[in-house]
Amino acid sequence: MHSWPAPEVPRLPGRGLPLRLHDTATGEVRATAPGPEARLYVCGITPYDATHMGHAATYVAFDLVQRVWLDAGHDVHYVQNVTDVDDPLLARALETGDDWESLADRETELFREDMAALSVLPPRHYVGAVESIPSVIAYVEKLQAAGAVYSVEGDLYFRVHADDRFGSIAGLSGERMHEVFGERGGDPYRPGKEHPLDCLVWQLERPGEPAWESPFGRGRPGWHIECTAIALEHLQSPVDVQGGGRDLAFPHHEMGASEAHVATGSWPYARHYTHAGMVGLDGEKMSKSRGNLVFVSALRREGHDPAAIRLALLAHHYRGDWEWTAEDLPRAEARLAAWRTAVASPAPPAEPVVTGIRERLADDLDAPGALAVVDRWAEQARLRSGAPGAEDAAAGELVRTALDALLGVAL
Ligand code: 5CA
Ligand code: ZN
Repeated sequence: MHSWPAPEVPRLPGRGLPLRLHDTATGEVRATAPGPEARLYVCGITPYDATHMGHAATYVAFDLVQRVWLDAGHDVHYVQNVTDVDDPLLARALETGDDWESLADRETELFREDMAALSVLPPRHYVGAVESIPSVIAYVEKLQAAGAVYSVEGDLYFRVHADDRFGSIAGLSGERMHEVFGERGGDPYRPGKEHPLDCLVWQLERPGEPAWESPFGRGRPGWHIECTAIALEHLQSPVDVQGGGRDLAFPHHEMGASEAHVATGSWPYARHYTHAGMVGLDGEKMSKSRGNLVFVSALRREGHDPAAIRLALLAHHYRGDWEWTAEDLPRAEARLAAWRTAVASPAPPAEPVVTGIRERLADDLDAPGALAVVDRWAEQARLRSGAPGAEDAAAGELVRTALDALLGVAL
């Protein structure tokens, strides 16, 4: 499937710092240590509704990972999936009388437009679940060969305890895993399962649902194996960072890691599992199923500058949960205006700003800290008087370049 257009990322003088990033599996902020090629897999959307501020915040967070790595001299190999066939998508299509494929195509296209508007750098491989079915089948066969698959009325399940490391990503208690699995697409109570946490890898055709031929009968992929197969097909393991929102730590990333371990025999599947906090509205997680959504496309249609939308997201640290409020956007618009004035004014030296942004982002993507560095510089510029000299103009230009390259904010 095609990705979205890549904006030019300007190069900065000098070299960025190694990125330190939170890892859910160890609970620590640790240095990422990619080779010349840094490998990033971020879970993509299930395209049954438009991009809301929660999605956008998560993709902007991982966009910073890519930008910090690029600045540190890595070639970034970024892969993202699109869950273009799954229960929620089929349910929405049924509800609205839409054709599921047109719904997925339409919403995926809108997502691409939103990402491009927000200056999110595209993945090198943007891969749909449907087009990955041959690869999913191959991975289910590997799991079968390892003796880790059984059937319940023809549906195939992965025995999670075939992996002796199962549970080590999200670190939840057995009781908690059971609860969360049920809330997030799992089926702990299905009769015939060997263990409540075993997860579906191939679901046989249901009446009225799309299905594809496979050696296990006509059907469709389970959710977790979709991402494992896509990641391993396009990236060598270990992946440097497996990313997504906090709601994916369990079961999605836990199951994916176990499936990869059993299928390939190699561990770890990812060196870092990094999770963005949940964005809420009115005290609830923003989610398609709750319907409490603020859409990127709606804000764009209302005429808001995408750079301001992006700045509004960057003002919150990626790791914490936060609430979208009516003040977020005006605050970001005021900040953007102040920065635009500053880069065009007699400006103080820019090198400390570049260093400051680099330091803040390399420290677990402290975007709010990076914005504060720029705010202080813009305030100094405002307080300066006199005509701009040649040096001053160059300082404004360097800050403009740094904002573009590191924060993805083109002034
Ligand atoms: N297709 C799967 C991943 S393979 C999926 O979770 N799709 S999604 O459309 O539901 O979510 C896409 C991404 O946005 C995921 O990383 C998810 O964790 C993140 N996300 C969803 N809701 C929020 C929210 N309210 N705040 C922050 N991130 C969110
Ligand atoms: Zn995923």
